[in-house]
Amino acid sequence: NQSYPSWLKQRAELTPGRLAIKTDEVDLTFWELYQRVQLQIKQLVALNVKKGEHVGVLMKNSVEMIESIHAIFSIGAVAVLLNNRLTRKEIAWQLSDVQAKHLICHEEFLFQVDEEINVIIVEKLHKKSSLETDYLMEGYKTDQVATIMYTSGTTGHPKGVMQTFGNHWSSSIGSALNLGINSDDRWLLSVPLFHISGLSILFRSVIYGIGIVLFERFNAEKMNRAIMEDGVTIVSVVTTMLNQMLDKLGNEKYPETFRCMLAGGGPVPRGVLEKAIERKIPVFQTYGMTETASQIVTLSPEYSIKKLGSAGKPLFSCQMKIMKDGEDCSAYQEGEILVKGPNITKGYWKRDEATQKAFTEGWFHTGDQGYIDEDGFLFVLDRRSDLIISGGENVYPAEIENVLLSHQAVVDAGVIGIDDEKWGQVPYAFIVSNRTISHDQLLMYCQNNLARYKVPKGITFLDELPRNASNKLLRRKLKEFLK
Ligand code: S0N
Ligand code: AMP
Ligand code: MG
Ligand code: MG
Ligand code: MG
Repeated sequence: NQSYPSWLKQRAELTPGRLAIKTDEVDLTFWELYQRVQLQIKQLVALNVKKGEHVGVLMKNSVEMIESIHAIFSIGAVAVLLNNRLTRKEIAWQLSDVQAKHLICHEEFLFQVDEEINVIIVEKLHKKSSLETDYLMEGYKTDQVATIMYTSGTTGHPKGVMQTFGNHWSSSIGSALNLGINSDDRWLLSVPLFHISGLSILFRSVIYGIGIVLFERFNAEKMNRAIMEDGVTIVSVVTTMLNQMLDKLGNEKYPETFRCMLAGGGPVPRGVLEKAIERKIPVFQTYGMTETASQIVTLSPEYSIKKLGSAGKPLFSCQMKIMKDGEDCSAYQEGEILVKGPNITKGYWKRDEATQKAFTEGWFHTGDQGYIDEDGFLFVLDRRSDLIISGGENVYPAEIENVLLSHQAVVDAGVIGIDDEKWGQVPYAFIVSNRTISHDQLLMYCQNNLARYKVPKGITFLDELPRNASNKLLRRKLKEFLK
């Protein structure tokens, strides 16, 4: 169990004058960021945040969010990153499941939480500290949990993924060994910091000593402009973002210094990749997930055209294989993707059974289907009926079905993903009801219980749902009732 010095402190001492964060309002060097985090630590300590405690973070992308995350690490507490698109009910459930002692939030997300939880509104933190001396920042241990992020599962119950400092370190180094690091790299961060797509950029920034160009929210035109004018060299995107950026780009070209559009978080259709390549935009598909602390398989620069459509090969310290019915698959044979590496989670918070089930001899079962070609390149297949990915957000049919079934008028429910031009896929529901109820009433009910992106885009009423002999819902058959 190796130890590291605080990454922020080390970075601030090594290259204090380099740009750490650039937003519309401020440019901060690593030294300035360090000073601000020092202040925030003293405030959190005064509010009783202690080593080992779980601290919910319910914020939007901002300098304060980055400061809060570093401050939590420096106290030796654990940051539980909460998706701010979720409903209060969903967030309250996660806070309770993770046994959070504190919640740091932006005022706009404030809600009545359990009275045992100490709520800290970031806008109300004092901007001054009485303490003159620096707080001695805690170092990190390889297997120490740094962050917890909730992901749902096929059963519809969210699970907290524990990500250690060792996981984040390995992920950052693995990415650098593939993409390389230039000291003047700037990574545009507009994906949410509450997802690993965004949070991993924070780690790469302090570990590599490179700047983040930080966006509070996605804006295709502004992102294109940042690439042209603000020295951005790398951007992380999901498909809908890439599509919108290509549309807005018109006939303009990105500068030669722009080196990587890292595209992942869900399927990246070939057509979109081809469109990018035609425009001479270096786009690298990547495959990764919350459990692998971001990328685990990424297409490398030299193969970005030759192997277009592939998610690439494993990062340096990682491995992958395809298995079907307990056997390793040969080239081109489809099966489940299994991965191994130091960036993979040590498990789900308080879910020992789920953790055990997820691993076989150190190999993590991703639940995704794919194949590896004769040259060792991974192709992820769109074969899952239990996971819908809408604009990079995961939507599990079972979660929506559970909500629908909890309504008095609903006796049976089935949810599938349907293609959507903007979001890739969106959820669509089929229900059997025992009394008259309107679409709108049911959708309203969903809206009160589910994040917007999980609310079905439509509902079809059926007399019964297709089930097999053992009563298992046949989601694929539901598609036939669409027309
Ligand atoms: C696509 C985004 C940016 C869209 O958000 P936008 O444009 O800001 O919308 P809003 O103005 O907030 O809302 C407008 C209406 O749109 C609805 N809406 C918003 N998002 C969605 C959605 N995803 N699906 C469906 N509807 C959506 C709103 O509800 C609103 O509707 P109304 O008006 O009805 O209220 C945003 O969704 C976004 O940021 N998506 C990306 C999320 C993400 O990062 N996912 C990746 C998660 N996976 C991982 O982190 C692992 C993979 C990974 O690490 C990775 C991924 C990508 C690149 C690199 C990596 C890596 O490995 O490093
Ligand atoms: P998350 O749980 O939000 O971390 O999402 C991870 C999931 O996104 C993976 O298990 C895949 O189902 C999907 N995904 C990630 N990258 C890709 C990719 N390159 N192609 C297809 N699906 C992907
Ligand atoms: Mg947004
Ligand atoms: Mg996802
Ligand atoms: Mg019912």
